Amino acid sequence: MILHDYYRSTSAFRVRIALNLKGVEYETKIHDLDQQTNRSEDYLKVNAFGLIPAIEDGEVHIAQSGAIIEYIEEKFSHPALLPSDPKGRARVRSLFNQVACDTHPLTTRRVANYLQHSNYATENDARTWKLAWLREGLMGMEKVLASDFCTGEFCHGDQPSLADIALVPQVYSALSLGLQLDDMPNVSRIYSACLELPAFQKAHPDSCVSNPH
Ligand SMILES: N[C@@H](CCC(=O)N[C@@H](CS)C(=O)NCC(=O)O)C(=O)O
Repeated sequence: MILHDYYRSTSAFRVRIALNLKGVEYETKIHDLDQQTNRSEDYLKVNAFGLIPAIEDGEVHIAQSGAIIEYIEEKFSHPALLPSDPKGRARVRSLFNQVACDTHPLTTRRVANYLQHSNYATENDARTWKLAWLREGLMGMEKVLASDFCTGEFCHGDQPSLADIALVPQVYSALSLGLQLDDMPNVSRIYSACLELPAFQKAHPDSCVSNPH
């Protein structure tokens, strides 16, 4: 399996965690988003949208971290990244989508670049914009995690799931921008618990070969 990857991609971070949790061996092809190599003709044949991540598994090309992770989940059943009951699966997918669909897209470099290049915002305005959406998204996660007895050591029970796979990269990105998590005890606790696990550590941007440090 080949992962089209970049250390600064929050969505690729999710896929790296899933592959590591499943113990799947994979190759990486690095696309430097600053150099826009993700817009090369060759990569557009893999993912017509030019976004990272995508995977190639033989003839199969898949874009979108959620679809990629569900593919990995179906292909490699152990350890399960989704609960065994429909209600639990719906809760975990809902938490994943809170981050992947309703928080992350508002904070991407495409959005910030557009705001800045169109003179709608300065660099500082764009940072303020990102922090506002990150805070709103993660506060929402905090409320759900705090109020539901399904929350355990991790977002759902005591095993990492798709929900943690979405949460950790988003928290990492928020902390990198300077967001304070003092009023998000569940988010902070689960973030720390995940980072104790080798699968999350190995997927971390600091461990990526593409990271110049
Ligand atoms: N919903 C997509 C998001 C993909 C995405 O926005 N990727 C970003 C990096 S995290 C990207 O490739 N940005 C490059 C660009 O906008 O040119 C997913 O979950 O895979």
